[in-house]
Amino acid sequence: MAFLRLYDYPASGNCLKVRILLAQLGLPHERVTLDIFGGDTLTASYGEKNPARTTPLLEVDGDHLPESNAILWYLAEGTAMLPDGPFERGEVVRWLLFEQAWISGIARLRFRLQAGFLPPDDPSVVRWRESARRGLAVLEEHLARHAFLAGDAYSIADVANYAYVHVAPEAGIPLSDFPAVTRWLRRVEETPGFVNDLAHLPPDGAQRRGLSIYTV
Ligand SMILES: N[C@@H](CCC(=O)N[C@@H](CS)C(=O)NCC(=O)O)C(=O)O
Repeated sequence: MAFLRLYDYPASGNCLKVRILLAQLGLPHERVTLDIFGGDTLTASYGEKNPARTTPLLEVDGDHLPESNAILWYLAEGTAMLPDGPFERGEVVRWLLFEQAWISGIARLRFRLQAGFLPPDDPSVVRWRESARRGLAVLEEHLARHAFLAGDAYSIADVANYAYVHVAPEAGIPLSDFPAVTRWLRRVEETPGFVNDLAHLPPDGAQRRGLSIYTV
């Protein structure tokens, strides 16, 4: 069993994905909590571990793996959270890519609104919200016909998308227009060992923008 250390930011949905999977797989690990508004990702030593300076970052026996969905894939290999069949694995990749392309727009919005980077009526907020709604509409169509995203069984595809879909209201996108998505969120939350300890972003984050990789 490899030694695992998670570099984690409590208010990050990308980090929440990894915390959910570690809990559901019952994997022992160490956790290092970073403050991304305190300059913790901008240090030289963090840059050596992860040149992109993002969280989450998983240390595995001294090697470092960034990118939340890559971490999910690594941890889930050989477990029921990653199917065996080539088609089903293709479906998992599809939904992991979909999450980064469409659902991470909710992350961008939530981050900038909650941490005070942009006012709610900023034109880019309006544009990102429209794009996130298009992503949610795709999920709605799929989940009206399927219990889970890939191969109709719970997998890392669901974990990855859950992390930001469930906070869509925090980005100003009510989920009342997406009833199948809402039922799926509850199904995910009912899976054994599920945890959700996502924290709020600091409302004054924008005042410390020079201490994070995010400037706008
Ligand atoms: N595509 C990356 C995005 C990671 C990312 O943007 N992480 C943010 C928190 S959600 C972060 O750590 N930012 C560091 C900083 O602002 O200094 C992933 O899925 O892991």
